This record gives sequence, structure tokens and C-alpha cells, in this order.
Amino acid sequence: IASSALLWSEAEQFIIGCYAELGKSEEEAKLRLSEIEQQIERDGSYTHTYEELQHGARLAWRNSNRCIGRLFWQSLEVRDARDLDQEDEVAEAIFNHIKYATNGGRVRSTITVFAPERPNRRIRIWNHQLVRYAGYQTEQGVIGDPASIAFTEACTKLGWEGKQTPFDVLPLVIQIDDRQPKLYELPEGIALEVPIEHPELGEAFQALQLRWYAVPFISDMKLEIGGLNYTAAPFNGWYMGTEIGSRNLADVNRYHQLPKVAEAMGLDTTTNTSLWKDRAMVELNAAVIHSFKKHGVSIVDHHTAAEQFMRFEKQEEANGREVTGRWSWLIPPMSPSTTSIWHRGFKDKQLKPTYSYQAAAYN
Ligand code: HEM
Ligand code: NRG
Repeated sequence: IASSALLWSEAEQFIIGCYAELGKSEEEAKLRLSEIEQQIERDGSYTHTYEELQHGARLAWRNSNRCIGRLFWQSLEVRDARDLDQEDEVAEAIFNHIKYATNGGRVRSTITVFAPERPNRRIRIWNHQLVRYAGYQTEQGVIGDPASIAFTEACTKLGWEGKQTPFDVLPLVIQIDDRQPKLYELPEGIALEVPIEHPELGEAFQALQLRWYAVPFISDMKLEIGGLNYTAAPFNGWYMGTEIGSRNLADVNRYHQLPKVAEAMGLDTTTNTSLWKDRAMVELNAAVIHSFKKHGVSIVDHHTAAEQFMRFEKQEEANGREVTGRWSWLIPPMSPSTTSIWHRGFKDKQLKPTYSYQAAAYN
């Protein structure tokens, strides 16, 4: 009873706000709420209309305090997959999401929403991202992405065997309820990847054989709308270049490529005062942006993204809403003080609907 009271109050708050924004009358909201009240009384839960789901998922993006890309929150494509209850169907819907959103490189911001959590229903995607590289702990050190070691081990336990290259695309792992999780290799060719080359550095850089996948599909966050928990709701936008060039390929505990890039550039890596890390990071980022553009894959540089974020703030203000944000995530990880975000502050209040972390489904 306590939980359905909570559910009701969350539903009420969501419907009132959502319907007002969608330009619906208070009358309509009231009618809908009495319907929801009955549904909760009868079944202990309720079902969103497609319109509520669509706007809810968009609001959760708008409320993502750590996201610099929020200007485009209204253009999120929302795919309704709430009627699927078999692993194979879920996997197929995910493959279709990947194809639709990748769109040959002209990336479309998309979310696929699977059934919400219920007392006897829980769908989880074990992957952190739908497309990501494996990481293997070996006697000679880590091969691949160190951030993927735990998940790669979980896949291995389920019988998966990777090729042990630095860039093995991981399989998809779907779990429904307490059933044995099912593992699916991504169909050949659906995970678009970009080989990274530098516009001027030539062979010395090319020799590093770097690559990255085209689209970040976050698949382990929970989407909460009006008290319902969508535990499987993978979403994607496109990359900001620094995510790859300043973090994934650069972090010491990720691909750790700055020393190698510096070497390819002929920089003096024996002294900090040569600023070799900074110089290498700029060129690695230039290579990422150049390569994505060359292959016709959507990407935004951090300066443009910061400008777009400022437009988002203006737009929100014009609509009488205060922008919430987390400064430490909104500033880009390269030259942050060159963006106006650096010189601002934000209230880090978490509004609902929201995307939030949930405990890893494995281990
Ligand atoms: C975080 C950019 C689309 C929700 C981020 C981050 C960046 C970013 C740079 C910080 C990531 C990090 O430091 O690891 C963008 C760009 C988009 C986009 C350029 C292009 C359209 C979206 C979409 C959604 C979304 C479509 C959801 C519908 C989030 C969330 C986080 C985030 C929830 C926090 C992730 C976390 O805590 O790990 N975004 N984003 N973003 N974004 Fe966006
Ligand atoms: N930094 C992570 C991805 C986090 C989300 N970034 C986005 N989201 N751009 C990485 O893989 O580098 N998005 O939905 O577009």
C-alpha cells in the first residue's frame, strides 16, 4: 500500500507537468489521473500512453544534469518496445535500434523503451553500452578497454570467447527476470566503426592503429517516469570528440595513448615542461574529429557543443525553466576554460523524469 501511494504521487506529479507542457487542458489531466488511480488500485501499477512515454523520455534527457547535448532534447526518437517479453525479441529490437540510430553515420538520437519493472517482470541489458570493446586481463597486461574487464569476464563465464584484439566488439547480454541471461553476437556490420587517422601526422600516427565505434548507446541506465522504472531503455545521441580523444583513448586507465601519440609527434616526453601530454591530446582530438568527418559520422567538437548548451540555457529560460546541471561533468575534459560553461555555475538539482544509475546486473 505504501508503494502504491508513492507510485500514485509520482504519477500525479508527472501527469500534471507533462500534460501542461503538451498543451492539454487541466480537465484532460484530471480524467487521465482518475484512470491511472483506478489502474493502480486494480493492478498495483499503470501503463503510460505512447505520448506520455515519449515526452517522459525527452524530459529525462532535458533533466540530465551531466549532459552537454541537451539542446536537442525535443528531437529524441522514442521507440516503444514495451510489449516484448522474450530475449530474442529484445535482442532484435536492439539490433534495429542500432541500425536506425546509426543511419549510415547520420546519427539519430534514439531511445528504445522496454517493459517497466513489475513484481514479476524485470528486463536488464547487462552491457554498459550496446557497442563497446572487450578488455582482457592477461599476464602481459590488459588487452583492449580496461573499463570492460568485469563485463568481459561475465561474458566469458557465459561461454563467450573474444579474439583478444584491442578492439573486439562485445556481445549483447539480455536477462529477463531470473532466467539465465542470453548472449548475442552483434550481427556482422551493424556496429559502425571509424579508423582514426591524423590529417597531417601521416604514417607515424596511422601506425597506432586506433579506431572507435561511431555511436555511444548507453544501455545500463534506468529511466524513471511518473514512478515507473524502465530498467531497460537504451539511448544514444552522437559523440562529442573529447569523450574519445581526451578520455577513452587518453586516460591512463583506458587506452593510455598519449605517450604513443607524443612519440609519433617527436615530442620530448622526458620533461613535463614540453607540455607533451597537452600537445598530444590536442592532436589526438584533431584526429578523432577529422576521421569521423571523413567517414561521414556525426560528431560534435567541444566548442560547438558548449555553444549549443548555451542556446539550450537561453531556450529554457525563455520557457520559464531554470537549467540544472553538474558543472564538473558539463565542462569538457580539454581546454575547458575556453568554453563559457567554465565561467558559470549551475544548480545540481535532480528533476524527474530521470535517467539514473542502477547496480550492474552481473556479479
Ligand atoms: C552525458 C554529450 C545525447 C543523456 C553526456 C556527456 C556528454 C554528452 C559529453 C558526458 C559523458 C562523459 O563524460 O562520460 C551528448 C551529445 C549528445 C547527447 C553530444 C548528442 C545528441 C544524449 C541523449 C541522452 C543523453 C540522447 C538521453 C536521451 C545523457 C546522460 C548523461 C549524459 C544521462 C550522463 C551519463 C553518465 O552519468 O554516465 N552527454 N549527449 N545524452 N548524457 Fe548526453
Ligand atoms: N563518455 C561515454 C559516453 C557517455 C555518454 N555520451 C554521449 N551520450 N554522447 C563514452 O563512450 O565515451 N549520448 O547519448 O550521445
